[in-house]
Amino acid sequence: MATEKHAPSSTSGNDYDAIIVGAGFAGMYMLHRLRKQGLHVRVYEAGDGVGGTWYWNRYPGARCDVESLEYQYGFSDDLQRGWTWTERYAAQPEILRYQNYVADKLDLKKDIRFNTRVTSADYDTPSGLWQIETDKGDRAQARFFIMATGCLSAARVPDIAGLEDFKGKWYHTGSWPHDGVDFTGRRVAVIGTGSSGIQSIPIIAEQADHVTVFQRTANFTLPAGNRPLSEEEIAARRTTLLEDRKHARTTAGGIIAFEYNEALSGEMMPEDVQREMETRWTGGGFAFLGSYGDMMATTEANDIAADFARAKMKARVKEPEIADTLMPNDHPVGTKRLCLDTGYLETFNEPHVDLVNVRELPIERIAEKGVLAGGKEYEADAIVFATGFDAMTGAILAVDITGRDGLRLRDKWEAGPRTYLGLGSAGFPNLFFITGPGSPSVLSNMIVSIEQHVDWITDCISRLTSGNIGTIEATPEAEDEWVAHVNEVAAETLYPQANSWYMGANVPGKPRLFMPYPGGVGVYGEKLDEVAAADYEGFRLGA
Ligand code: N01
Repeated sequence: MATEKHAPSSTSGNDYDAIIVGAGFAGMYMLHRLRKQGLHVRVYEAGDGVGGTWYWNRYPGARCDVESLEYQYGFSDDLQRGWTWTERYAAQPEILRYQNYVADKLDLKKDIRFNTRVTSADYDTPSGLWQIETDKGDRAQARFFIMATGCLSAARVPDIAGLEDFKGKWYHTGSWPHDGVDFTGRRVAVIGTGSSGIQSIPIIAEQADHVTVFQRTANFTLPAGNRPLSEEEIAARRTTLLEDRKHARTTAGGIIAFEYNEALSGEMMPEDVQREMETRWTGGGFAFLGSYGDMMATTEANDIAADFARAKMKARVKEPEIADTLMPNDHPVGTKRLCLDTGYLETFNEPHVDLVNVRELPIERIAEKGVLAGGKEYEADAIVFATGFDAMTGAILAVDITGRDGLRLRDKWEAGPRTYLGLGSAGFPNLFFITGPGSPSVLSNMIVSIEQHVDWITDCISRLTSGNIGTIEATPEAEDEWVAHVNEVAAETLYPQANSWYMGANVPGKPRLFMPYPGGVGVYGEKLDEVAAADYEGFRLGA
């Protein structure tokens, strides 16, 4: 549906070659690459520092679930040699320090306007320029407009009645106070048991007098196996990191810490399947999901891993009734993001930690003194919402983007996001998404996928600039084909069976469709290369 277009605004000299929204891993690297090409670039960032998701998610226990030696930029030997990770899975403060180290080393901050949120972006057809406005009243224009807003950055507090009546303090894990929160001596209600809840609950329980956890969906979780890194493993990776990253780009998940076993469960002896799962489970991390080749393809194969995981999880909880409540049984393992925890299930062995099954005792409202569920009031001095994000599309659509002929992205995506390769959308010339819906993004090591996209966009912009080509825009046909392809690949997996944020299922009213591309980083990268080699096949290049 087309709507009236805004009048072009005066930009008071704020003319750029490219405008980037977001200064997380994606925006920082994009800025670096485009500046190296001699482009005049401006980044707008809502926070007062770099970091993106790691700037906002400062909740206790926040930690990456991709190993730190792989969760870093892989484009510069100099950068990686100047930084030393301390743990197998880096905690949020360390990752944020790393991002600041990179920003300072590459002198990025001077081109980032902090504390400034882009509110709208309009494509002005006559000039071929994107005109943006911010909440600080800035107006600026640029030929290229790049959304580096991240996949999990629009934090979502559910619409539960009565929050305004609550006399205590409440927090969302995804926008945590910068000076921290001390829960000592307090009664805390935590709503949500995804990765953020599972990471924060054990730490909150260490401090608080009493914790009540409200669980709607029990999740599969396994011990992360976090530990300090040894000097030997750090030194070994230093010599191979850049080569390893090339290899990572050919893998399904952009990770080389483990390999997927391609053998199907039915081709293996049952005891070999068990041994493989045991080794991978004990080793910690996502390796478990690669125990055999058909885990994400058939229910029968998935059940083997799900049963194994439940047995492991159950053994960590003393009270059988609580253990039963903590058992995930409404989705195949891996169809929601697997959680890696440190002491999560054991927390429910503590006498001051209670579990409320929201499926049986639905949350009715927030009251003055706490949370009312199943007719009972659970008193709390603080409520923590670990309730997730309007994932993948939330932060993009938070900017009112209008393309050619007054086409608004919000209208175009009303029935779900439509992109070609997750990079662009028909009707929006010279607009790029980094790790947008329709690309592997959240199913991969995000930094590998970010670098893959930024490199592709940089080459594309270079081709346009050197070839005197004004615009690039996905064709509707290529976009339709890609959207259909993403759906077909997803339908061959078990992913659509879960009510996950991958499916948009956590946001009432959001269209249900599988948003990331599940074909793997390697396969996807080949497609990107083919498209570029065929002079951007599927895109229309304009004068
Ligand atoms: O969010 P989530 P998250 N009443 O959406 C529940 C990444 N991440 O912030 O499942 C009651 O997963 C909701 O219940 P249900 C990672 O990719 C990574 O934890 O919808 N409950 C669920 O339990 C992750 O997957 C790291 O039934 C309500 C929870 O809130 C993604 O971010 C760390 C509710 C939300 O879980 C999101 O994780 C953290 C309601 N009204 C995050 N609404 C690491 O790197 C929602 N819930 C380790």
